Amino acid sequence: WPAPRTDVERTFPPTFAWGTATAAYQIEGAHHTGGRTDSIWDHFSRIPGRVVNGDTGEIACDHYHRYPADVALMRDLGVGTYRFSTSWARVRPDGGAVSAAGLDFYDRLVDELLGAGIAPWLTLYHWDLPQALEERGGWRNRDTASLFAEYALDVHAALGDRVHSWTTLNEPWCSAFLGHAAGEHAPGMRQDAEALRAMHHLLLAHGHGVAALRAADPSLELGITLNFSRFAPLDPAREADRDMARRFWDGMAGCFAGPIFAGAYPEGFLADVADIWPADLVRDGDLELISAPIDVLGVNYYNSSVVAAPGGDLPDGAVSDGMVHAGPPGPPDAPGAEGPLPWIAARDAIWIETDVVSTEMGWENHPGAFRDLLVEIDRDLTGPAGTHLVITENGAAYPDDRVGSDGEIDDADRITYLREHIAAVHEAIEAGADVRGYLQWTLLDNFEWAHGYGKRFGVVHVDRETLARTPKASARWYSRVMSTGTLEAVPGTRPTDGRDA
Ligand code: GBH
Repeated sequence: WPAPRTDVERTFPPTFAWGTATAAYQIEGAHHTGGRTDSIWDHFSRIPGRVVNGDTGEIACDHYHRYPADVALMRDLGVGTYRFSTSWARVRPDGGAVSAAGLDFYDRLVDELLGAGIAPWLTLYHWDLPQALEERGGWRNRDTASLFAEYALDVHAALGDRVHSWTTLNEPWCSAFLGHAAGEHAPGMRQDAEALRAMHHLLLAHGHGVAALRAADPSLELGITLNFSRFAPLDPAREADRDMARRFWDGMAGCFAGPIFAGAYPEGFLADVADIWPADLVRDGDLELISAPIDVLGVNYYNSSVVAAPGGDLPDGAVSDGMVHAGPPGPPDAPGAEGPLPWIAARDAIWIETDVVSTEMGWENHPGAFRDLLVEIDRDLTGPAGTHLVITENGAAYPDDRVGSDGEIDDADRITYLREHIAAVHEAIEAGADVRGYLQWTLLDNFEWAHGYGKRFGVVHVDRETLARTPKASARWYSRVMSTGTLEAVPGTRPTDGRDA
């Protein structure tokens, strides 16, 4: 993937939306305040061994109490659009009756944002199902999809007069497969067929949610956010490697984008998972509901990978097997941390570790792949459907251990990551992709799911003792990009992404 050039100045269209993103469970805290009850993440993070260091989101960044200061900080940084999520367990504790106190928090947050001139971008589900619904089968239960639409209407009744952009789900791949096949996310199951049930019911929830919100107000901007990686075959001339890359794509993106944009699961995906596909899963009318037109596809992008099928010519020392492929289905409580990743559509895959610089998560950094991916999504999925793209997450975790002379955290690696990926977005736009915004992940160092607080994605440092917020160098840098709509040229910088795939 030839890297995007960062040695030329790039100016974005004046209407391009700039901002940042967060999620409820990762920042709010106040887990039992105002009637909120447990979500699956409260429950999961209390099970010993599931989250690094035993961390939970009970306090998180205490954003629930500190939101006025956080909004003021965003205003000072020049954030134009703020993506946040609402907590289902705050709005409907126990998944049942709506809580006025729960909605009131979001009501005040939205007013605070609008008062600061920041456009709210609302995500209804960022992984925090009420635990009470999990006890009734969670996403394995088809009923959860219709309950989602009821919850969506509650939030809309409270905020629909002020919030224009609505996202149904964040990264349903993670909810379905990290949650039910890898056991790495709540609810922590390792049963491949159950992951497929969760996948379909999440899609159904999206469909019901879109139908309900459209009927409530046809002028809303509606969409879903999916996570994407680009997968390159190690040897593009070898059919088995190309097929493996296709399996990865279908197992992460195609199994969601197919139903949404083409009204069908990809044929290859159905064949890959045929032996575990639950026969009664898809009912008449499901795919019509799921494929109703949407206005915007949110793209979350972090990394890309090179993959191969067994039996080929593998580069010396570049192979990491055993990282990928789902093993036999385990019991619901099997620990997932050391387990195989949930690529149930890509069994026996071989993952090639390239020598490209990784982030602290161990994710390979390929900004050129991001550009190519956006062009392909626009060309093959969203363009023909008349849907535009917004980057709803992009960012990186790096250790914040370098403090400059002025006491500021000098997160130069994060600045480089953001610069190269924003340049990639610009190159995709130049190539014709309809990308209308970029929301950086994330504002604050926060609860990074199974990794706890150890992995820091924020442009603002959060002290874990005092919860004090301190902008890092990257916040000041990104603030300039947002306020000028321009990425300055950095003369002499060379692409960091060597692989041409
Ligand atoms: C997002 O998920 C979440 O929406 C957000 O809440 C989270 O804090 C943020 O990213 C940072 O993690 O198979 O090893 O190559 C990220 C989802 C999906 C990104 C899987 C990396 C491939 C990892 N991830 N993906 S690997």
